[in-house]
Amino acid sequence: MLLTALCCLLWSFRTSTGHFPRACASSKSLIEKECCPPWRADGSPCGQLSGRGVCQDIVLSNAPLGPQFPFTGVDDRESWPSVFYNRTCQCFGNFMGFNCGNCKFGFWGPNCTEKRLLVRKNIFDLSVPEKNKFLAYLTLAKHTISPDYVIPTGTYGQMNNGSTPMFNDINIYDLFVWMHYYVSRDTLLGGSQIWRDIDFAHEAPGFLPWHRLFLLLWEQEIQKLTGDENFTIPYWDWRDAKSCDICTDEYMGGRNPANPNLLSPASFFSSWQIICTRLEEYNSRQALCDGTPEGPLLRNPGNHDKARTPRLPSSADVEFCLSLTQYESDSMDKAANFSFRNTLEGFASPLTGIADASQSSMHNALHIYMNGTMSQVQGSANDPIFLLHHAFVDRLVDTFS
Ligand code: KOJ
Ligand code: ZN
Repeated sequence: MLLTALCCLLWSFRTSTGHFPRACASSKSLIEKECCPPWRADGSPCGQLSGRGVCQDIVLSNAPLGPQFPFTGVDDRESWPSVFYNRTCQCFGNFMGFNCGNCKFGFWGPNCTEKRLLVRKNIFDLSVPEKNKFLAYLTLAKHTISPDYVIPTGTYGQMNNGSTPMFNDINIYDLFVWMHYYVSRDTLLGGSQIWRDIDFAHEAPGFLPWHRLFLLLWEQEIQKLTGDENFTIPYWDWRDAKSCDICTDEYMGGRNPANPNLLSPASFFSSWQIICTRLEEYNSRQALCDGTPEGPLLRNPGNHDKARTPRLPSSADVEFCLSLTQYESDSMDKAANFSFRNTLEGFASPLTGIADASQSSMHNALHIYMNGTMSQVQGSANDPIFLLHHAFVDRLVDTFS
């Protein structure tokens, strides 16, 4: 799979992203447990004839499982992607991707040897045409079915161990919404049993690298979709913000005068439909989100739980996070003290570095502040503010490391 070579460990699992190459969604591929699609230009699996990569057995980490997930063999995301595939493309040099058809991030050209640096900009430093181009790319992604990927609409068990594939088409924007849902979704244990205390991308060391990879893949998909090799996600610098200053119709959408939970009809995103938000309904059916539209984007910035999130992060909060010297510490989860990751994620106080379960600070504060689709982990990437927010979080990671 696309990410096996780039895995970051979270609770001793490989990271799971859950998007499947269309070419590997057949019963043949699933029964053989092999996902080595041909590279288009030479027709050979993994571009082998051109020396781009080879089809190889996956190598799994044998690190012990963490204590947070007291099961084995119940969740398709364990030892990703081995439940579905145990042979995938291993790409050489600067090649990457499910068929070694892409270049590693930052490399370009026919042989992926040309190195180029792209810079993410503050959204308020974009010219009006640049900003409008970004909004147009979002719209295009939302209206274009992914040519390369599909989403599974059932578990491996529900697919009868691969003999009855269950996959849906999905548009390129929603593919990423779905990935964020899938990595953080609950475990379906069968019957009416659900395990909720599981998340492969939050509340643990993998939070920052997982979201970094998510943004890089998002940029790469948009670059491929638009042919704009220079595209980068702009960031929203929310330090000391007194309100959601990007929540205007020129940018990410103003408030609907008739309903404070909705976007203004004049905004770019008022007609967008969200997916993957009806978690209790999926759980009660022991089902996965299948990408069906579930209604409009909800956002009501500032009308959030003030006891949990009294204020947005200040410059001093950011300085404090960056002054921490340990990336991760002690329990390596949301109870960790003096951890850069846990403080930036927002489970520890940005004044003291001590974990505080009653407060949502830093990164979490922005999610809570939006008081709508952004505030629930599994569906939060439906709101394009997610991208701008995480691009700024990623910038802080860059400053730390
Ligand atoms: C949504 C998220 C997240 C955190 C919260 C709130 O995606 O990471 O909401 O804590
Ligand atoms: Zn997230």
